[in-house]
Amino acid sequence: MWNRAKFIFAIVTIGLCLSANPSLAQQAASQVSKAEHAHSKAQGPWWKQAVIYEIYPRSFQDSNGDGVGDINGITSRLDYLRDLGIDAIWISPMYPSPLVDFGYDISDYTAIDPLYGTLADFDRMVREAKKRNIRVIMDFVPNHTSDQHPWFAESRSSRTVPKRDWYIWRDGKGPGQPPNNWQSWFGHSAWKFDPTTNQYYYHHFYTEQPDLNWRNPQVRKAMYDAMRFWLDRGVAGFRIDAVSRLFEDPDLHDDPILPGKNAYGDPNM
Ligand SMILES: [Ca+2]
Repeated sequence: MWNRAKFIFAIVTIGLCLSANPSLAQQAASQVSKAEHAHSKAQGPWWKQAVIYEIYPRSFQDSNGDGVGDINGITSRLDYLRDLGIDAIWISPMYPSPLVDFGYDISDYTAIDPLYGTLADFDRMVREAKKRNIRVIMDFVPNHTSDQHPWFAESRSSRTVPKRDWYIWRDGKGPGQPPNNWQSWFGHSAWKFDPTTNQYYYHHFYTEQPDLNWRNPQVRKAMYDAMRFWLDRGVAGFRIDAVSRLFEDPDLHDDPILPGKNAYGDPNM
């Protein structure tokens, strides 16, 4: 019994020493991290073995006292993140956004929302992260834009503009009847009637998040260009949002209806 207590005390003491002496703790963490990096090199792509830490920028760390987390706040915590032994940070969307869906409604794919800082702040964060062997992963939202994106503003303006086909526009089945029975993730019809051109547009999520038409090669090029913009700034990759929603059935078959109703009062499908 006494031996067991002594053994536990020894472990606690070592633990206290490690936490009381940051340089020792950092050394230990860095040795572990080096071993992990060597291991991951032998195992293939880095991300298969990496420890990735998700950062929600609004709440992670405020640097200028406005009560909203920001990029400089993340940069100020990079030593802490390194000491955790992580390999990469994945940051939730920081693009300009009307914030209907907390940043998952993007109105510009190649800019930073002023709420979070500037592109210069972003570049400095990536540079400082690299010094600490931390990769930066962007959140990317390719399925839909914000309805405030200039692409959608053009698309909804007329049936004949070049960007009309960048989104999914269809005639209704009849007056007041959407093209089919598809439901939005957030309840009710996934189609919104737009009186400007008397057609419906498809939105899998909120009505303010019109789906892009990924069958249009110009859409794909625009999105790949946006990803290159960030890769050129040194990001290591992307976490891709709602990737299973990129393409819809071009024939718009109705979804089969199941018994009962869902939380929104719509039929189960
Ligand atoms: Ca889609």
